Amino acid sequence: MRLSSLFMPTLKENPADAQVTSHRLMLRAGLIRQTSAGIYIWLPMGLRVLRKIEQIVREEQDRAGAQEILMPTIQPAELWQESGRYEAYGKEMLRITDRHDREMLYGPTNEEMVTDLFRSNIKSYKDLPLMLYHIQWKFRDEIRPRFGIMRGREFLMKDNYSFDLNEEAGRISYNKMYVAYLRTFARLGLVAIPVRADTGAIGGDLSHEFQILAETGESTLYYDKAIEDFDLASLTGDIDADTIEKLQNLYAMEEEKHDADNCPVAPENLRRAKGIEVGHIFFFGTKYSESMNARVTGPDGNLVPVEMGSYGVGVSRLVGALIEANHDENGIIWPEVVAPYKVGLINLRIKDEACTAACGDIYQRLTDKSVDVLYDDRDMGAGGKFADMDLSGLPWQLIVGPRGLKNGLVELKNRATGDRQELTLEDAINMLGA
Ligand code: 5CA
Repeated sequence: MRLSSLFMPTLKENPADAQVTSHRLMLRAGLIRQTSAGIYIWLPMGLRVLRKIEQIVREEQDRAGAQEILMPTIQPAELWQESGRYEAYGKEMLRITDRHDREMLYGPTNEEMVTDLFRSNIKSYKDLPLMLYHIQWKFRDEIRPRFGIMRGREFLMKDNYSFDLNEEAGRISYNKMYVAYLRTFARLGLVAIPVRADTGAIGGDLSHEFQILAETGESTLYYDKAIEDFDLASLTGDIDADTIEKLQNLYAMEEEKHDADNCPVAPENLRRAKGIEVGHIFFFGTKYSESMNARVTGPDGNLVPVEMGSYGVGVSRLVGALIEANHDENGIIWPEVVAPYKVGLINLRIKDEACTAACGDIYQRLTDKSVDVLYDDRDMGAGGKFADMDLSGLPWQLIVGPRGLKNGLVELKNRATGDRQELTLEDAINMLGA
């Protein structure tokens, strides 16, 4: 992509209404624009990141044996009246009336709809276990939308729902998701602390929140440092139930519930940090299957309500959370796996024929190797180009200027470390294309 034609409206000044770093940087780097409180347009640079995160989340869901579907955003009120949540959800639910005066709603979550899908199609334990997920926009009319897309009203969520014959099998599904979450966040380069949580509006008796560590997090956590040290590699291959249980039993608690006098962790191993909730998983047994009559025949021929869990990841919130965890005073520092482009190619002198020919060549050859390159081909000063490239956070900057080029050299800068090296054009292409 050529920067001269990319729709990337950047801002020089910090927007006054943005309180946290990620919100400021997302506006300044031209990732999003607000249309109403808590509702945003995703611009090209933001959307590319959102899609990459979504894909990593999807791959780990698929790996855990879940199947992707796509349920609608608009739901009929009847399903929620059946479960009893239509009234209980209160003002957070956006209610809509269609032209036939039917009550509809913009889904804040999908337990009811997926339970309805299940009961109309699955009758026997032989079709279990089953995990269905989708990645779909949700609406919650938050009283105080804030921090940009981190607490929006419209937001993208991955929600998965598990169906099992009995509690024991249900807990196996829960643990599969628990591991899938650890893998997902590790792939994103984030340290995620699983914290035992209340089940709130979703209901149930077993729940974990996944909090990633960031100074601007909304909650304060106390946790055993062994969680950070935990070696994810031990979770590859088959899932070992004992390992998961050991990990789930390590101490992690929100500040409000942390009791310093009775804390089981030795002071030298106890960590205190701020966290951002990026995922939440629940095992709630038969809460919805009883009220909505979702039953299967067991091996003994008896009808039993199916055991369920639900598992959410805040996909759009993760964009903000990743920025909170990866930035400096000059802008965003994207981990390579989610970066909108891997390389920012900076042409320092567009009017210099040799520079422009070299950049054209590099751009073509890297593109041929399937490397995503953003080519700054604008006719403007170097200072502005460097500032914009630092702000956008692309992992590698390849800088081409007339002086170096005379000796066949270009400069490669690593955005995260600031390290610079001079190398030949060939070496640069080989390195970035590897
Ligand atoms: N049905 C369950 C799990 S599928 C559920 O809705 N869980 S939740 O309410 O905890 O939401 C799941 C995740 O969505 C949260 O962990 C959070 O990362 C994200 N999320 C929730 N509310 C918002 C919001 N207003 N803005 C952005 N992300 C949100």
